[in-house]
Amino acid sequence: MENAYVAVDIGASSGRLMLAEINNQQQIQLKEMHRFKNGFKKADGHDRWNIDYLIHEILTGLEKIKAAGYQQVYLGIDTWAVDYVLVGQDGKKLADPISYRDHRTDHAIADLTSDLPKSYLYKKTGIQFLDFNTLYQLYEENEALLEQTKQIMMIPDYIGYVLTGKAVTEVTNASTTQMLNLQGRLFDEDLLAKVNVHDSQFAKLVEAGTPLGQISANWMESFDLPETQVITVATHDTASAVVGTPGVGHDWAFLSSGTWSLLGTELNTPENGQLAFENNYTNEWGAYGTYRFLKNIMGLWIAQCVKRIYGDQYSFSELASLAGQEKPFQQFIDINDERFVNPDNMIEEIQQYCRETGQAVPEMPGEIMMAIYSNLALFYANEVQKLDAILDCHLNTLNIVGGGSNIALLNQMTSTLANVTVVAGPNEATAVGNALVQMISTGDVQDLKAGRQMIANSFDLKRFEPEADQYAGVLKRYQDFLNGHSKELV
Ligand code: ADP
Ligand code: LRH
Repeated sequence: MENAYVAVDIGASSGRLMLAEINNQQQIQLKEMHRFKNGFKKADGHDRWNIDYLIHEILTGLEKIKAAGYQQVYLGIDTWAVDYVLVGQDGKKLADPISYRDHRTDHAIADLTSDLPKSYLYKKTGIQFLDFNTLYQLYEENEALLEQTKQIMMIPDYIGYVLTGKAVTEVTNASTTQMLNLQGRLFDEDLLAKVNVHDSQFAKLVEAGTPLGQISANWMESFDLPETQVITVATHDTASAVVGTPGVGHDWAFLSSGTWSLLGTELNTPENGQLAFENNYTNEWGAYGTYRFLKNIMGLWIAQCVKRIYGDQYSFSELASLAGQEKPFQQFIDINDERFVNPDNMIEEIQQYCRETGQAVPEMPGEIMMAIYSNLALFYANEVQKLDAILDCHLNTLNIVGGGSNIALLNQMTSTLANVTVVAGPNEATAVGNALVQMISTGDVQDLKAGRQMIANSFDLKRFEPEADQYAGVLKRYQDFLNGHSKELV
């Protein structure tokens, strides 16, 4: 019997259980078995994730998989990065985890780095400065809770722990804490001390692809589940997305396009020199000793917030077709401006930005969406140029994966502005990468290179080439605008 692999992939906006199998043509077949919503809600004064609900949805999804005839499966879990659960002496969570978008860390970078130069921190960790990194969240953590904390677990590690009773700290996600030392490849003691935590509060570091254990007997008794072997995959969703990106050769960049847009390239050695520091590029650890050299871009979060304001009126694809009827580049917006991280009303925030900068104010849904897509494409193109400069290379292909790879309009604008071939798909690359690490772990797939080839043979990838003479001069004018207005996330 062929092995069945379940990828549990939970992003900030939704979670899913995808079933992956290898067919006779050596293709990966992916089937969605369960999908559920995710989002944070205000509780006890903070924006929090409902972690018990997420675990319950995983168990519900597994029940559906059993009902579909699967008696035995492997399972891997990936989620968004940086957030964590504090676990007390009794092995139970002390509180629901706080979301990285909570305002508690708004000033944390400035406070923490007042006596610790940023350049020093960057040399140690190679990680970009984002005020929601775990380092700053722990800096702002409730002291009484921290005192009662036996273990600090990243979200996917915590879910794996609740399911199996086994605790590990997986490295791809742990690197986003900004507390791992690039040289020693362990937690950095100075940085831990700075936020009053200790190495012993983290379970042992493991690489992606390490078996974790069986789902505990108590869950098997209360739910009708298949026999489930959990494998610790690349638990950071972006790390899984990059594993699941069918890049070919050496001149490709990736854009993992979902709630966030993560644009960068895969490296075998980290790049934490001056240019990378100045441009706030990160070196997150990847599966199989790689590094994700990338930048966080505000991404489709902006579109999600806009859609929420319109209620059930439009689907994402309807909004995208309304955008397609409008003229692009009617206004320049620095979409990485902090004001877009968690505003009360995204539409008003965009409109206010345009007023403040003396530009045309988008009003209709199509105009708003076109303003968002135009400025995402411009941001992407600008970063592709920066990557070429920082790494002294020429990237020819941009592989776009994730939900955003469905947006043909955005793919085409990006290809033209960045002057690169865009290869779009798979749109569930994160789940594919999650499953692929499991398949490599069991020996069903030889290695990452063979796996990426299988992905290219398994999914319908779409190519977009630059359109000649379109948008001449727009990128340059955008860059001039940014030079005058840019307020980066840091
Ligand atoms: P997450 O980071 O939450 O896992 P996904 O990778 O699932 O996000 O991407 C979801 C996003 O992709 C949606 O919020 C939406 O903006 C966008 N999206 C997906 N499909 C389409 C589509 N057909 N048309 C327009 N936008 C789409
Ligand atoms: C994308 C993501 C990203 C992180 C952010 C917190 O889902 O994991 O890589 O920076 O969420």
